[in-house]
Amino acid sequence: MLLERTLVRGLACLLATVAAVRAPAANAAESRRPLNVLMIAVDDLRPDIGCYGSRIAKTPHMDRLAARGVVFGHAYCQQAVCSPSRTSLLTGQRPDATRVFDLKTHFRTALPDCVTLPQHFKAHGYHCAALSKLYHRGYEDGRSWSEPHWYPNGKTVDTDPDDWSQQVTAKVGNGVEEYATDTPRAESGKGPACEVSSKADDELPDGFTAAEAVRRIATLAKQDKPFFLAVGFLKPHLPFVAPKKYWDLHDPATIPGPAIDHLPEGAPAFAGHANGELHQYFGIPPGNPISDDVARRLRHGYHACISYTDAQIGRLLDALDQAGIADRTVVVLWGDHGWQLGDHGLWHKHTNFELATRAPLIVAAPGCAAGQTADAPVEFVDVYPTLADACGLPSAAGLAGTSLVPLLRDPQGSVKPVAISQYPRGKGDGTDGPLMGYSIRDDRWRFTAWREDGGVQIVATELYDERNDPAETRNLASDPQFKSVIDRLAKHLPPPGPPSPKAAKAAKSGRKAQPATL
Ligand SMILES: [Ca+2]
Repeated sequence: MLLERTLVRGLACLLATVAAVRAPAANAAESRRPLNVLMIAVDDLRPDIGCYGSRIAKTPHMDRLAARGVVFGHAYCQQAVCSPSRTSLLTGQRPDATRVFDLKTHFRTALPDCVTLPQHFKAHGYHCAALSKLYHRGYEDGRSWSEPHWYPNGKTVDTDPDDWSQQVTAKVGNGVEEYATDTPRAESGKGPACEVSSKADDELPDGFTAAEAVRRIATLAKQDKPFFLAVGFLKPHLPFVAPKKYWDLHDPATIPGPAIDHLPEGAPAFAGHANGELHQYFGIPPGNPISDDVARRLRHGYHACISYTDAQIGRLLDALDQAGIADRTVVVLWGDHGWQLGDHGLWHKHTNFELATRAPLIVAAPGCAAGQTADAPVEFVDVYPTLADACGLPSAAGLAGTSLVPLLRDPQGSVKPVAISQYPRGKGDGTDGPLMGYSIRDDRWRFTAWREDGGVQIVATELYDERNDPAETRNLASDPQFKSVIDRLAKHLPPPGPPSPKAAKAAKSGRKAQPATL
């Protein structure tokens, strides 16, 4: 894999050099123009991408983007589930500050006057627009954008200017559906976990979104103000629906299974979960573990969907080239968290393990390094100050993150000692209440402390040596020889804050909170 990764990097550097030679020299007026931003958010994408060293990924377009920018090899989301992670990235605040730990809380409940990342750009003269999923669906934020939030179902969503909690929906055109019309449904209302679609790219939501984004880029490029265009892609989130040609790119027999199919030795049971999200889909047999046949099909579908999304990303990059603005547009691509494909016996996200918290982050910025990988730990809260810094905007006040522009110039550097993720859990064995697991990752170790939610008592700890045990097979926290490692990393634990809404509600009612399975 090392050789392959080296070859990929080498090719990326070569392509970047060719691109730089071919790029026309910018004249003085052009160089003074503000940079545009194209943000590409990919739902549930773990770094199974060629530029991250994957042997089986078919991702030529994300690899093409990597050749133009910096791949952050150790970027971590702040909580491995959609809304908390996206909210954290787009507000520049950790979940402990946004108070968004679930899929049913708007960040303006706790932070009514928060200036979001796109809102900051809007305040500095940018035209800001959102296509498809950026915030979690149903928790949009009208103040963030210059126009209503567009979705591939043919509708837009805005929020009442006087009341952020009131959504204003409008029908603006025809939309597209994901499944075939006669798809069977589970009791949850969800269809099959996998579908080999007979539809063309643009007859599915992500292709439809890419077509809209291509049109927007062509229009925005002609405006006299810079733009911040955010484009969300829904795949590879479940269900794995992609046109047949993307399934045909992958041979399921060559897609490897997990290195470990059960929880790490010595890990607390509540570090895992019961695969609740997957079990909501039609055709997934109840109970665990997931059978080998189903698992093989799911892994095939996940990679097919990555390739489908990758093709849509390529259309956006082509649109920048065709509009002649690639050399004055910062492109940032992120997956909102990692994904477990049966690893540890787990599917989807919702944990503090490496595979759930580590996600792709690629930034291509004019004048910065190209075709290189930054391996120091970074966090999604760093995206907000990075983009503001890269575009010459003043920094917003009170952000939790750090600008990564120094790493865009010198990818071998480091801007922070650790990345911190967190995940709430219900009542654990032997505890008196809901827990908050804080997971601290440096350049070698992952230390997780499960603490009383809103309290100080630590009820369980985990320590994994990511250098020598990257599959996280053994929890080393009880081994005395690693006490100094734990002591050093534990200093990064955040101070106790108020309990999460779920913990507060459980304490008030006296009922046990249930583990999160969303
Ligand atoms: Ca997600």
